[in-house]
Amino acid sequence: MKINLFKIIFIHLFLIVLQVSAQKTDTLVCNSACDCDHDLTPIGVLSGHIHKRNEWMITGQYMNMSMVGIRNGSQKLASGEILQQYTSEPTIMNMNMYMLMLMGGITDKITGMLMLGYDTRYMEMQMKMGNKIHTHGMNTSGMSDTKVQFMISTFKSSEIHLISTVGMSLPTGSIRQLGEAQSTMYPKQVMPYSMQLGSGTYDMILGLHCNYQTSRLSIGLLLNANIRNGYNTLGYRLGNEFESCVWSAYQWTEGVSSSLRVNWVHTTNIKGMNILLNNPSDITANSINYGGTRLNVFIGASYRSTIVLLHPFRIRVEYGIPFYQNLNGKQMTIKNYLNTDLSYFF
Ligand SMILES: [Cu+2]
Repeated sequence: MKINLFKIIFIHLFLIVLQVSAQKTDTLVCNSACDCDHDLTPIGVLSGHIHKRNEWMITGQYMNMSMVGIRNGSQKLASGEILQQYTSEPTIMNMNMYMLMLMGGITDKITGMLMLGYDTRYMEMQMKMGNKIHTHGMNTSGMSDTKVQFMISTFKSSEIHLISTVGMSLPTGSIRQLGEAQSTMYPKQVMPYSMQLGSGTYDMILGLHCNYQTSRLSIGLLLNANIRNGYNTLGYRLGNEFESCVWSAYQWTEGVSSSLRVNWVHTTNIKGMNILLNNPSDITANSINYGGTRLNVFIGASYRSTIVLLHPFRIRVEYGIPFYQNLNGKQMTIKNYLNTDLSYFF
């Protein structure tokens, strides 16, 4: 029920925005206050700006997420507690996401974006082996899902800019990553959901971003949804992701700004189950232990080169921690996030 309500709200909002955009087309006059030069959007807000026709941007982005310990719902469990019921307990997990983004103005109002990614994932577990505890590590790496998005400038005044996003996530990331031959947990077998690199489905991306900008201050509100379509070839569908985020940024001097961002991320549970995965001793192999709600806070900084020769470069960094996590079943707890990127404008 909850999922359907979210879907309906998002689709309605999107349709309203499209209607507004049809009526307001002739008032869309570009003004310099919203140009890319003054864009103060933090890293985590991907669809917060557009480009003028034939204006391009290429970005290399690195995102890290580290997880430690287990939570049951919102309750933190002590180390070793899971081992009292199961033969294995995940202890740490580390995800690295490397992305290459190409963004360009198709018209002055519509910007296209292509995002390619490469992920590495590492999970460490403790296993009961007789009276001994054995530490077990698992690795996966490879291409992640590819995203194609269009950002549409829906309304623009001297201070307010509304951008709607519509896009697709293509299943280029593998969902059949296998454990190493000598692995005690998954020898040459398909690894759990959280170790896989893609969704295996063609997913729909919808977003709405509203930005208020004065000469030094920028405030933004973002609604974003990633809606999964159908089931993948292994018989399951990852949860839909809904995000709402509010951020503000302040430009201290020409090219230097800092930001604060709070986001609420809600992921619905996995539907169906992986037909190749059956390991009752591992909580990450059970689809009921996926999805939930997190509230995160991020601080960020951005530097845009004002030296003439280096002008079109921008470097940003963002660090975040969750301050509320309420998860379905038993899951690993996120410890922190680190995002950084380098952009070149041409
Ligand atoms: Cu851009």
